[in-house]
Amino acid sequence: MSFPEDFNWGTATASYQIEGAFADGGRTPSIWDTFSKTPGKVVNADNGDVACDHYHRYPEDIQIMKDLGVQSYRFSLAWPRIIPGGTGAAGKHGIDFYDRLIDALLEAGIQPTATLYHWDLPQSLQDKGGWANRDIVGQFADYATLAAESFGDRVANWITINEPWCVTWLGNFWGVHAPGLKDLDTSIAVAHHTALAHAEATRALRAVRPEIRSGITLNMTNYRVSDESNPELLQLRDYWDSNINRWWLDSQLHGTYPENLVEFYGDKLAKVVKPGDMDLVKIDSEFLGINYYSDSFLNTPTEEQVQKNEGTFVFPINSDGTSPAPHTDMGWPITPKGLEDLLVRVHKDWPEFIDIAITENGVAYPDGPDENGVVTDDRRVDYLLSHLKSVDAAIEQGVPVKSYYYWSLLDNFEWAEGYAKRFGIVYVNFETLQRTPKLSASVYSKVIASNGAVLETVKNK
Ligand code: IFM
Repeated sequence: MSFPEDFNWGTATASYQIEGAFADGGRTPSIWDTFSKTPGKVVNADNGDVACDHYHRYPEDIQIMKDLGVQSYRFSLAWPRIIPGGTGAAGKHGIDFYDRLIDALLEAGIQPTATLYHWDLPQSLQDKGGWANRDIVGQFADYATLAAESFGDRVANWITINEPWCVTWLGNFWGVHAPGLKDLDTSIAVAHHTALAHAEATRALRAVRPEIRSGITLNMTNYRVSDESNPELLQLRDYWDSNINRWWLDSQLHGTYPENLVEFYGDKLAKVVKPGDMDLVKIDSEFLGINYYSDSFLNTPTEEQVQKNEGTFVFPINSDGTSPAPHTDMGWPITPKGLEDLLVRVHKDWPEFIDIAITENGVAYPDGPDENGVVTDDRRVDYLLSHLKSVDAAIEQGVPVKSYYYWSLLDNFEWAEGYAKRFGIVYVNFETLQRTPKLSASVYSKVIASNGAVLETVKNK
């Protein structure tokens, strides 16, 4: 196996998905509190009020990671805890909570990796337009400054924004995530402001602590088409590739947005890009975070699908003909080779990144404890091992992958799916909040202990 000796093995979570304690210590509502309490938005009307109660049970969760030998833990800071008013004064209790968490991680020998924004925007900022209001760029930079001042002495690795594509499109165009808006002008403004905010937050982090290592985390995918000789489909693939893969990469590295989107968005984009902005979005980073779950499959959209989007916007379809079975509990196809292909492509197209972190990779399956209390999640084990073999194959080809964080440490609040989808290597009983490490946790532990050497054999042990 080609994992370098200092390869970093981790697990990941996010604040709203696990913390609970929604009103403790002066935390104010985020857009996800509002959205999840709006009837019809989340499966079973679930919300993050309690979640995994990690806010109170973090010592137990850290002990679980320590027992597994996890070297690094990626978590996110809740903006509404750190700055309850959205802007202005720091929330003392929020800062104290993350101080305790970070100190306990270090004490356990686990490196903290902090994400500034994993979707829990203070509702008070959304009330002023949220990510569509340009003021957010400065407000986010101020939040980054406070975070670096508070924790930068102990946290070396920082992620600015998690999956800005989801923030932009799921939250503001399809309305299936908070804040639940469905508006193309708004989405385009969000796409630009998140790119700007990443760059400005990076500068803010560095201004406080030049030694900080930071980057953005993007959800990336390969688009496969059902017919390589269909020019319309190839154009559609380019469009989607630009929309999800290139927008936040070309902008930070080259100070440009993909031409096909600039043309497609036209005046809507021109309206929000101010003179000098394309110089501002350009920023170097210490690493790139990639979240990979599956490949995407494009088919020619039906007339009805085009109509639904007023003929101006099309979307990817898992085509029956091309999407490989099996699918996960989320309905996503399982495509481990895609991770290798994606990594090789990223290294070829954006060679500037000499440190690539897989900041999320994981799978949802419903397996729970059997009569002996054991969770035998074989399918997750297969997913984990096959994707790690893909990472290994990419490293073998010279791709500088330095870290891997399994998503997720715990079963948690899976956004619009509520608690119905379980991504954890640790089972959480949401009645009792009891944690039970699954088979996948023990397999991952062996992989970590051997630095990947047992990938081929661990299943037989
Ligand atoms: O749970 C999410 C996470 O918050 C962001 N990336 C994808 C995961 C699974 O859907």
